[in-house]
Amino acid sequence: MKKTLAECRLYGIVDTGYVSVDHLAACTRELCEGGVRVLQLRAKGFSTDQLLSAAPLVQQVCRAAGALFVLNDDPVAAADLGADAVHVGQDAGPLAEIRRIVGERMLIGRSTHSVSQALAALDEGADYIGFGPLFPTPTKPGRPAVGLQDIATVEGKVGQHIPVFCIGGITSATLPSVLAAGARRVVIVSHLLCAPDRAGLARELLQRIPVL
Ligand code: TZP
Repeated sequence: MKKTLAECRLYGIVDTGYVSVDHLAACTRELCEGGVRVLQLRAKGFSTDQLLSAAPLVQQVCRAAGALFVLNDDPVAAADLGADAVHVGQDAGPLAEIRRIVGERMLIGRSTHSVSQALAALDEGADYIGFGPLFPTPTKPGRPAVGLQDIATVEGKVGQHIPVFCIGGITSATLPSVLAAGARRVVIVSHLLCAPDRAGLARELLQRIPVL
């Protein structure tokens, strides 16, 4: 699992804000066909029971494609499902507590919005971090953008220990500036989910991100 994570340059999120529950599995398949090997299910506002009902199909598609299945926000559901990873925000409490819920094997990712939060997540034992939002994004409305200026510092201080995934407002148009600022891995949500050919776009984006 750590190898798949370490090799991942494009992390995909299937977000129920963009994709209906009926289409989650098909969308997951398209992203995996395009080469995405770490895929998160993000279903804001879903109860644990709703997640437990929606996630298994997505998880099966990931497993068949050799992709890691990450569940957002709900360590209890992630443990129940046997997810490969759980992703939590700044408000989720200490990672030691999350680790107690999900066990030793599951990977834990943490969202970070500053250099100090990124360093704290590393210290707490995160297996990877998200860093952003780099740009304003409709996927997290109202969340202030952190810009590109700290990417190199976070990559230098944290990225040598665990993968750093830059996130927020990344598109075909903004990708060059993100890579030029020092990013080596990205998460792309709406730009991929809203694309008419998700697999084709994922393939094209992956070709533009240097192999690690
Ligand atoms: N965390 C920080 S920004 C963000 C999340 C989940 C949303 C990124 O979505 P998009 O559509 O790629 O800007």
